[in-house]
Formats: sequence, C-alpha cells, structure tokens
Amino acid sequence: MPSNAHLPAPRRLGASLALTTGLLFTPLLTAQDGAGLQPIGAVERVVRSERAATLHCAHSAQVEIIVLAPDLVRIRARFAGQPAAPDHSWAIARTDWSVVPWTLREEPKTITIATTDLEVVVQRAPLLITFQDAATHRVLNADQHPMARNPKTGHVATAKKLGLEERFYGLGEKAARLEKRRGRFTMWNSDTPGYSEGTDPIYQSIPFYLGWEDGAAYGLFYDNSYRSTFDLGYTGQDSAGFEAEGGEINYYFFAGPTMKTIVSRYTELTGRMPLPPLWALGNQQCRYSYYPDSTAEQIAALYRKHDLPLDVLYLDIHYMDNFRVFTWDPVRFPDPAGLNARLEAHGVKVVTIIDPGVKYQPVDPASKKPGYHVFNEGLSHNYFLHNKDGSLYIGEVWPGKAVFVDYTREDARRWWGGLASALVDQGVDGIWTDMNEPSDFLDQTGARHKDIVFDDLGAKSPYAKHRNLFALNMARATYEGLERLQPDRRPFVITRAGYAGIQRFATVWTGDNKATWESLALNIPMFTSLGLSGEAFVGADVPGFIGRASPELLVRSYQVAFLAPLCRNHAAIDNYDHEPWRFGPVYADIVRKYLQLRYRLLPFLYTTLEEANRTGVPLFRPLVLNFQDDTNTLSLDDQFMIGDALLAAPVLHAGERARDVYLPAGRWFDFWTAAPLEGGHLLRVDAPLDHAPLFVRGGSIIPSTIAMNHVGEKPWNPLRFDIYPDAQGAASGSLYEDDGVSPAYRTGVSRRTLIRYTTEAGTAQLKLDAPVGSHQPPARNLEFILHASPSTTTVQLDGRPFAAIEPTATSSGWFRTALGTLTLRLSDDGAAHVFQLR
Ligand code: MIG
Repeated sequence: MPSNAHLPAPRRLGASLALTTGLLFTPLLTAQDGAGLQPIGAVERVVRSERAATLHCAHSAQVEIIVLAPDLVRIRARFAGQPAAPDHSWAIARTDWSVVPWTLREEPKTITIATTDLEVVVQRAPLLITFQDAATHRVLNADQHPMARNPKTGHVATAKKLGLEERFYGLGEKAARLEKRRGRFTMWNSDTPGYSEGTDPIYQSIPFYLGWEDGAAYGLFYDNSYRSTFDLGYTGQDSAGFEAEGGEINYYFFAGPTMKTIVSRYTELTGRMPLPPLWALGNQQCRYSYYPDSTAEQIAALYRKHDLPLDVLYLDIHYMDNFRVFTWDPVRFPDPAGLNARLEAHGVKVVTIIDPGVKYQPVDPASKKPGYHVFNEGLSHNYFLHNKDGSLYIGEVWPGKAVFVDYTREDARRWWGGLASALVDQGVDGIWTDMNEPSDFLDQTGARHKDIVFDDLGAKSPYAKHRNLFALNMARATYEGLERLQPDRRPFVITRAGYAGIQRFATVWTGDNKATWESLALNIPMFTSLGLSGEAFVGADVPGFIGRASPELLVRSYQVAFLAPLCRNHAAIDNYDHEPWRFGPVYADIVRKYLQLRYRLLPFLYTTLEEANRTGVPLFRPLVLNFQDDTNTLSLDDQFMIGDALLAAPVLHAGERARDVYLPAGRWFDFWTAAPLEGGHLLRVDAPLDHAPLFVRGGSIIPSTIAMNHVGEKPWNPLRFDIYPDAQGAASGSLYEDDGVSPAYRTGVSRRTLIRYTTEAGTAQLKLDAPVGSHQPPARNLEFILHASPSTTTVQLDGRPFAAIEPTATSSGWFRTALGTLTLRLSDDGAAHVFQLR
C-alpha cells in the first residue's frame, strides 16, 4: 500500500489534488472519493485550554484533543474549508465531565498529551496520532496515515495500523461472527428481512468497536451518523480504518485495558439502559398478527392451558384502523380497554406496535371527511419532514401514502409521545417501534430521501446525517412520552433500528431473522456484540420470523432464548404457526422446562440486568468479556455467559446430540448435576434434545426462586442461593430486588443483599450482610444450598446452635441431601447473619 507519509503538506488545495492523486491510501468506500482525499495539514502550533489541546494545522485545519477522563479522550478534526458545525450529538448522554489532571509536552517533532492512564502522542508532520498506555508506553492504537477529507464530496477517512494479532469486537448489530478482524462493515440502517450471516448493513448502526491485542483492549467510538464503513483489515492486511460520506472526524478513544471498563465508560458517555419493568424478563409471544381481540385472548388462554409461562402478548399492525398509527380497528378491537384488562387479570401485559409512517390523509373538501387526526395535527404544526424545496416528503408504508415526523424537533417529540395516550389509556403496557430505519416501500436505500431536511436544532441538516439517527430520536420521543404519561411506571419500548445511545430509550430485537439453524447460531454473536456495544436488553424472534421451524429447531432456539434478556416467540404473517405447544407435548414439555427455569432464575437474571443498568456491563456476555487474557475465548461465539457466573453451551446444529464445550481455567460445576469440573480444556458433553449444557463458575452464588406462570404470580419464596465454591473454597454473590415496576429504584428504593462464603481447615463460614436499600420484600424463607461443603456435623447461627432438621421439614434449620448438598434454611428477617459450619 503506497504511503503519503513522506509528502509535504499541500500548499493550496487545488494544487494538492493533482499532487496527491494516486499517492493516498487505498480508499475503503469508493474509488472516486478516495482519489480526492486530502490529508490534514501538519501541526503549526498548539493552544492549551482547560480540557483540550487545540492543534492548529496548515491551511487553518484544526484538531482538538479533548480530555474527558483519564481513560477517555476525544479527537475532533476540522479540515481546510470544512464548515464549522455545532458541537452536538444525539448519541451522547454525558457532557459534564469533571476536569482531570493532564499534561501537554511540546517537542520538536511531537506533542504529547498525557493523563494518568493514556498518552496521546501526535507527530507534527505529517500529523499522526498514537495512543499509548501511560504506564508502559505500549502502543494501543496508531494512525497509519493522517486523517483525510475530500473537500469536494465531504467524505472523511481515518486509517489505523492493524496489529498482526489485533482482534475486533462490537459494532452493534451485525449479522456476523463475534470477532471481526478482516471484516468490513457499513453503517446505514436498513430494512433487511430474512438477512443471513454476511448481510450488511442491517437495521442498526453502532459505530463503536473494541480492539484487543496481547490481552489489552481499547475502545473507539466514531460518533458520525453519516453512512460509514469500518474496514478492519479487509482491504489491507496492515490497515484498519473507518470512513464516512460526510460529517466530521470525531471519535472517542477508550484506554481500557479491560473490556469491562471500556463498555462501562462507553455507556457512561452514550447512556445506560434504564431498568425495564421486571415483566420484560418474562416470556413474550408475538405474531404478525393476532386479531381479532378474541384470538389474542385465546392465545393467552392456551399458554395457561399448556402451563407455559407468559408475561407479554404483542399486537402487531392489524390492531390499527387501516394501519393508522395511534388508532384501534373498531371491528377487530372494539373494546381495547376491556381486552387489556382481561389479559392483565391473567397476568399478561400487552405491547402494541407503532410505525413511523403516518398515513397521508388530509381533510377531504369534497366529502367533508375529517381526515386523520394525527396527520392533520402534524401537518398543522409542521412536524413532518420536508424536502429542501419545501415540499412534504411522502413515502409509502403499510397505510399507503405516508409522511414521517421530524423527531429532532422537541415539540414534535412531545406531541408524538403524547399521542401514545391512545394506547396507554386503553391499558397498553409497552410500545414496539418497527420500520424505523426508516423503511419506505418506494426505496429502501435512502436514495429517494436524500433531499429531506431535518431541523436538527436549527442546523437544518441533511437526510444523509439523519437516517441512522431516525430510530434513536423516534425511540426517545416514545420513551419520554411514556415517562410523562405514566410517571409511576418504567417505560417499555422495543425498537428494530438504532444508533449509539439507543439503549437509553429502547430494548432491541434483531429484526426479521429466519427459522434456520444458521440464524439460531447467529443469535449468540449478535447478542454479545450488541451487549459490548452498550445494548444490554436484546433478543431475537424465536424460533425465527421467516420460514417454518422444525420442532427440533424450536426446542434448541428456546435453549438459547431462555437466557436472553428478551425471550420472544414471533412469526411472519404468511408463516406457519409456531407457538411452543404447536408441535405436540413432547416438545412443549421441553420448552416448558426451559421457560420455567428462566422464571426460577429471575432473581439472578434481574440482579445481572441491574448490573448492566448500573455499570453498562451486559448480562449476555461473550466469554472474552470475562476472560480477556484467555486467548481460547477470542473467537468463541457458540457459547456465552450470563454475568460472571453462568456459562451456556447450547446445541446449534440439527441432529447434534453432544458437543464440545470450552471452560476457561479454574473450577466449574455442571449446572444440572452440580458435579465439579476442571476448566482449561475442551469437554465433550452429551446434549440430548431436552438438554442444554450449562455450567457454573466456581466462586459464584446464584440466586433463584420457584417457577411461576408470570412475574408477580407468586412471591419469590423461598429465595434460594446456590453456592458453588472455587478451588479455595470461597464464593460470593449478590441479589438485587426492587418493586419491579416503578422508577423509584433510581432513588435507592431497592434492596441489595451480599453473601460471602469462605472455608478454612475443615470449617466454613457463610456471611449474609444486612440488606442495603429501603425496598421491603414480603415475608419469605432464604435457602442456602452448598454444592461442596466440609463434612459438617454442627452448624451455628450467629454464635448459637442451629437445628439440624429432616429434609422434608419446612422449618428453619439445616439438612443434608443424599446428593451431598447441604441446605441452610432461615426466615428472612432483613438482618445480617453468620453461619459457622464445623
Ligand atoms: O415488514 O409489523 O420486523 O416483526 O411483525 C413487516 C409487521 C413489518 C416487520 C417487523 C416484524 C413485524 C412486521 N414488520
């Protein structure tokens, strides 16, 4: 690959065009754009302000290096002739970073900006940026060529050196494997029904990735919503770069070195997932579409009849009157409030779909028909998107001719959010935002839309900037509307498209997947990559939206989905029915086993979800997130973990009845038998159709409870803590609880219980801290189950003898089962306790 590094900075743009053509680095987007790329000029002088070093470069170009935190630095470039744009991003949640100490060192050839964690070394001419670990000076990431821009097209490009052992993760929702080295990915939200591995782009654009080399990771968030491409060693063996068709070079560099701290910082910057209502972790059923209302009720009744848990039923587009958003079909759904109340009485919540396309239906002057109120109101307030010639943009979606709201306008967002009262006032519990790429039957590429202008806080910016942001702002309007309409309830919004930051407003599902084994296998890298990209609440249609599932595929799909944050069965309009009981009791029995296990594990899943809310570290994890020093995990994407404790190795292939499982070094337990296992190698595990291989990491304590048919059907009683000691005989864990519905958790109305188990010379101690927080659970028993304990003969509770009881007894006390586990049972009095086992 030719390098332009030896070239002097061009004097005049006109002259430099001819000079540099053919000498610049290979373009990643298109040949034409690449040919006109101009490198940023050399640094001429540096100005230091409180938080930033501004590099003034040749031809009045400028690069700002902004220190946000010791491990987070932002790079923002403005090229010669590039118009100054307001410093605003729809993705960013946090701008109020406190000033941290940093130094600026100017040397003849370089400028170094250093925090306690990170060094940014800038070579003056040509301008090349290198990020180094402050302690070791080890290079984390370095420019291969100067940043560049094509002054004619506005196309901007960044090229980084690619390490020979560098690996890549993240990039949000991609129909691709977990590890993305040598791949090339485009960000352009697209409606891609029936996508398969390699289809790119699909619905979401999250221009954030993590790099890894020799155990150290860094993160890079390229906050540019224009159509962009990430080429991570696809075009050139020594180059990893990202380019966009417009906008700025504006990226955030995260020093790491752990993936967890990077994801945590990234979600501090772009916002964290708020806790959804607890019922969102319940089992969900969807269909395109259940109607009339009696069908929806019958489906819920069949769930109960088959003793299968169900928390949520979805109403797809046919509940609307002629596909007009925020209306109800008067014939199919004459009494939505009644329907929703009857479902609620059976513990079933209702989520309705909404689409961005607002039916074009003005008042008809001839017939005096009133038109459609949403259209009329939006038109009279000028909330809809227009082309730059001032004409209303009219596309085509389900209702026929349709217009779209400019969600960058605060007044339009408020109006849209308020319209949701047509749903929530009828007892609807959540909103599903579909088709928000935005999809348009007239053109799915965006070419037809290029003249649309968005208000964008008065900047009047082009569609090219806003396509990828559309779903984010629509979800924001919807989420904030629900917050205003129901301030005592946590909003539940689920979206198909998104941009960085979407996690603040919506949960996501992976769109129109297929009922195929390939699609099932993609679930794991897609969920884990979304999690690494800040989106913790994710799931896919079970057992696949398009196509006919076999009973075997249905069962294996649930063996993945029962641990996904979103567990939702769905099927396309022309598809075969595949609710879990449709294939007969043999298969329904297996699905029931896993759905019931999900409900038993709700205390664990919710505790882990709360960690995602608090720290950004996702629930559904690739192994590499927990074991980034173990190179066996770098590309492992047919296994996953829930939190730090549970490892799942589901079967993902037809006919397979056994599989290899990799357990990282250390003590593990088989979840089903509690048999101890040593990690560090591959195990061959039997996996008959009803068996999903599951393992618990030694050192974990997993909270669980009884099975139930919907969240809140019964209290979590008893609350069970399974204790799996590590090789040193120690374990720790926690339980998080709150009311499950209100936003009061944000102000500490919650309850966190910490449990620690230690062993020493044949004696063991179990310490239960006094719970923290003001949430009060109902009366209940706590049961501690020790899988591997000393050969205890006496137990003391807080220094007093604790009674040995029969395994069949229901009182407080301790007993041992034939399997060798030891159970301690105590009624929960909200106090700290210590058990001594001798
Ligand atoms: O193109 O509302 O991904 O879940 O059932 C079809 C009908 C439009 C696409 C969504 C799918 C939903 C369907 N929608």
